[in-house]
Amino acid sequence: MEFSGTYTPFKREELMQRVQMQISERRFIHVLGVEEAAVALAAKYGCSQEKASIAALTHDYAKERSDDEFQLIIKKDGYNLELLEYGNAIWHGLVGADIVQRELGIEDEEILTAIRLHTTGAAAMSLLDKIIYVADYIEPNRTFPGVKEARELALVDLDEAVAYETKHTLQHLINQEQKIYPKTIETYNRWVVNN
Ligand code: DGI
Ligand code: FE
Ligand code: FE
Repeated sequence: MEFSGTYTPFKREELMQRVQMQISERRFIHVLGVEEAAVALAAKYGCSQEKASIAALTHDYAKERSDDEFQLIIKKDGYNLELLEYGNAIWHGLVGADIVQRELGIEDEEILTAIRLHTTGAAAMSLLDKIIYVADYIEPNRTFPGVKEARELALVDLDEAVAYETKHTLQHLINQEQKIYPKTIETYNRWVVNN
């Protein structure tokens, strides 16, 4: 895919390289898998494939930043300080979008929102938000039990795939006695209960 220059100053190859420099090889392979899945979903559901590609390539850009860096941004940039009670799992998307904006010069709010919401989802999600949320879950390198069902649903009904992912992620978090971020519950109430 050739970028138009509208959403990022970088060509795809250069953006890929900048992402690759920030994360492990294993995670970079995941990112390329998310891009492949996201572009395919964008083609299927009529979303901008360029936006899907850029959001996918950058969605985990900040995942390997230190807790210190996230905590500093949360305190300095006026985030609700309750966010400090969570960890990298929640910070890397929500706060990571700010790092992507700053370091990669991406200003498009639809792309930044898709990055922000990619872990938790939200009650209100755009087509691009859903595509990145689902592509992250079904990308070809994922192997967990249930991924086959999630892939099949994504081909038939994107909202059903959002619901499936949300339900299974929440079940997993509860089994592990992890702290649930309120937005994750809002996503569950909107897409699993009220679908
Ligand atoms: O970054 P990835 O591993 O590709 O995937 P992700 O960003 O979707 O998820 C990162 C982790 O976040 C995953 O292990 C599930 C977890 N997670 C999702 N919602 C919540 C959460 N963790 C907590 N503690 N609370 C949540 O509400
Ligand atoms: Fe992530
Ligand atoms: Fe990811």
